[in-house]
Amino acid sequence: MGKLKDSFNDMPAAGEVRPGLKLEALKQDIAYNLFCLLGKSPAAASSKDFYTALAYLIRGQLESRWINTAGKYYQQKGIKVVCYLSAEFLIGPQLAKNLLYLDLYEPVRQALAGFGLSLEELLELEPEPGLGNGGLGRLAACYLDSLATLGFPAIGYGIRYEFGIFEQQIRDGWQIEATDKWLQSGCPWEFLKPDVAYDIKFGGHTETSYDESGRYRVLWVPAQVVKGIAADYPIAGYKINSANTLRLWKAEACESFDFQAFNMGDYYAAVDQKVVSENITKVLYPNDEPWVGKQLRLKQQYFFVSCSLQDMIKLHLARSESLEHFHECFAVQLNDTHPSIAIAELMRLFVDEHQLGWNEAWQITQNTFSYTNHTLLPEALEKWPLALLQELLPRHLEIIFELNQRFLDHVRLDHPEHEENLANLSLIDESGEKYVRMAHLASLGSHAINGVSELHSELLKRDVLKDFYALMPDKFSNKTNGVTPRRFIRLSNPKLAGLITERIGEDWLKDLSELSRLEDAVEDHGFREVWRAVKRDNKLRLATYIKRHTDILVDPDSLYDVQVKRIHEYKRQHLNLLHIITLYHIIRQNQNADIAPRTFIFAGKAAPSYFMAKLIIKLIHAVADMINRDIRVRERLQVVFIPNFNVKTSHWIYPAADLSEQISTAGKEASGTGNMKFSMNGALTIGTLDGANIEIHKAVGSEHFFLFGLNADQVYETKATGYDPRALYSSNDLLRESIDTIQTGALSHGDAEVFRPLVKSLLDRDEYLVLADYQSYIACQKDVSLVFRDSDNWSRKAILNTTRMGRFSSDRVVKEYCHDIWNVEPIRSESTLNVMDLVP
Ligand code: 26Q
Repeated sequence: MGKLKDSFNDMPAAGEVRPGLKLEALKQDIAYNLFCLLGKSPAAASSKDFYTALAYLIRGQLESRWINTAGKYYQQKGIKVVCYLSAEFLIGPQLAKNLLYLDLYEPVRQALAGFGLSLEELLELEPEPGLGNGGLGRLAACYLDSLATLGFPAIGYGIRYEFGIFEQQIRDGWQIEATDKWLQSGCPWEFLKPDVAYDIKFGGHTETSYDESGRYRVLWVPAQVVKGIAADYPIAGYKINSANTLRLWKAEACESFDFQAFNMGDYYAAVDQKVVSENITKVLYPNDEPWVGKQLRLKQQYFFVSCSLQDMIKLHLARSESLEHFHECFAVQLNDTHPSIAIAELMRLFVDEHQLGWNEAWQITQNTFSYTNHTLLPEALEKWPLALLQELLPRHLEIIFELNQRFLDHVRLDHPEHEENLANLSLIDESGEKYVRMAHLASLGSHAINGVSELHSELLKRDVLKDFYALMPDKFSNKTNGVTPRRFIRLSNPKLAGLITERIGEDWLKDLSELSRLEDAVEDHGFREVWRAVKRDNKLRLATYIKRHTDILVDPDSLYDVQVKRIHEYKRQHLNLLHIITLYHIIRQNQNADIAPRTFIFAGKAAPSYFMAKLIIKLIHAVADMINRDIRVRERLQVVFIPNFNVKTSHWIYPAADLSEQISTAGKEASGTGNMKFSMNGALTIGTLDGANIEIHKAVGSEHFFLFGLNADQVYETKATGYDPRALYSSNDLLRESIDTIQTGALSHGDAEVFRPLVKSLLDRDEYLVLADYQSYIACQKDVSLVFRDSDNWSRKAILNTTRMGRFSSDRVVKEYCHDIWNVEPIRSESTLNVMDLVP
């Protein structure tokens, strides 16, 4: 890779043409990498080899920005760094993004053409690091993108899972899980740093003593020690000369520990130890909510949290800062409660390992942390059994007890009016088996707590954390989620991005509120026509993708009605299905019914252990089978399930949608972020007043949004006053007919058993009020069909959806976090380091 020198030497500022990366130089660099890294000549190299050679070339380009930035941020005193702690980072494919951000997309395309290759084909070969389940992990990635683009010093800390979220295959309509081998051919974006390593203890017991100065000391004697080593990924900002770091931790056996056993002749014990240690970062748990209390999951959480905090302390001391200033140098964000054991761990590091006094350590800890909640579902709240904590983290349990004691004493003494809430405030749930409530630990140990949409933040104060809110109202705020327009418009929808830029220039990519300047264009007939052409093109592109992956040919002139997200009862994919079955019946009864031709598109994974979610996937396929085979309706309706929804597949889907389904039971979806991605790409939403839908509805205007269903208060009322789904079933003919189609086995070759659990849950309880919202949904969908008939009017609404979505950029929300919670300032990096200057 010595050849890369040419490129570095001529590195200009962002946005300028890079003289060092002239076409010929690029081609030579690619050939050089093929030869040096892969031992291949261009003639012998496969497309995958070209991908690798190119990725390493681009990685080299990133590296200089990165070293430059790291030098500045992490070594310079007085610069405050954001540390985003998250068990998941769903960063998506990296090559196209990095080419765009380095301004190299076009030159590289041309260079590859010189080898007779298409860049798009190479991009398809890139495996994506699926290190997350869905919304929460993707949000973390969007925030890293915005932090880097806005020039805020930040490190993302997480786990380098060897196997990310499973690959979803469909067999006979059922979901099958296959392991995700994203590291099989190595990852060019990864820098493994075996020298950045920390020891992580587990189990054992604690011993107390007094040291020579008479100070009470606790010593944790572990039963197991595991080593965490850093795997770093550069996070470039968009056209800015700096790059931040995503640092993921990989577990390895601790050598000294191995050798102990080995030297005693116990070779097999040493081998076991190695396997047990490395298992910690082997695989991502594929459940989003509800929560599962697996021991290995707690080990993962503590492992990455302890590595990260030790890393911060090392950086801090290396900057010759004293620990009393820790909170002035680091703002640590907890992405949900998954990393919340960090509160006890930082206390342990301060008190036990760095000899700070308890009160001082606690002050610094509270000033360091802030906590984002992502769910209100009671079954999704993390709580760890005391017995498990005692076994794995005995010292942390002591610290939690001590914190709890002091907290409850403080309430009794200073807030006697809250005395009756002590059991609700306690860090320990003592109602049955005893648990530590991680949301309480996170709330107590943080100076700021936020929800992820206006409604969610309100419900947090009213419900899950109401006693904390009563006691410490100033800690609470709302930070409505956002998504990066660089990935979710520019990269995934280049034609739309081109159209926007042609009209208003390209500033919108760094300031999405600029999109409002496009609003005038809505009156321009020509613009609306081009807009439609772009959408048509994206729909055709998706049709091609669908044909390739499902063998179903869909009609690009039909209305694309899309629901893509994790499969959950609260997200109500089955409400969507009831509508489809209803339309089917209507058309069967009246061939001339006035229904705009529609293609219903679903995608999403079900947690492998979530039976009902898997059954919903089967039902989607059963409905698809029935409809797609029926010549009497297939000109009007089509249903497809796109397998293995992930960041990559999402790029084909969002830009092609006409209608975005955001139909969760009000009060259940914390925010949603897919809703934003659709709307930005000019889809209209059919949705409930839930999560960020409410704010999108307000932003785009009620005339341009299809609203239906009960609101959160009405949902609460309906349940409180005795809800009877069977009465609705009996009284509504269309509804009964649709449910009967499922329950009589018409969809399952006469087998009435398959879907019985689903039908039973709808008729007996209907926890998520599917039947309660059915009629309103059907009526609203009818309106959709009518509006879609007037394509020019539809495109007006679509355009206004895009132009009014400026607020939902992750740049906006990251600035809010920086200003309101983290108290950090951006740094401008004027020059790019020339690595060759480092050569003595
Ligand atoms: C917890 C314990 C054990 C195993 C797994 C988990 C786990 C993992 C992932 C629990 C939850 C998650 C993910 C939750 C999630 O993605 N929540 C979504 O967060 C988005 C970003 O704020 C919101 O937009 C969505 O509304 C919310 O559902």
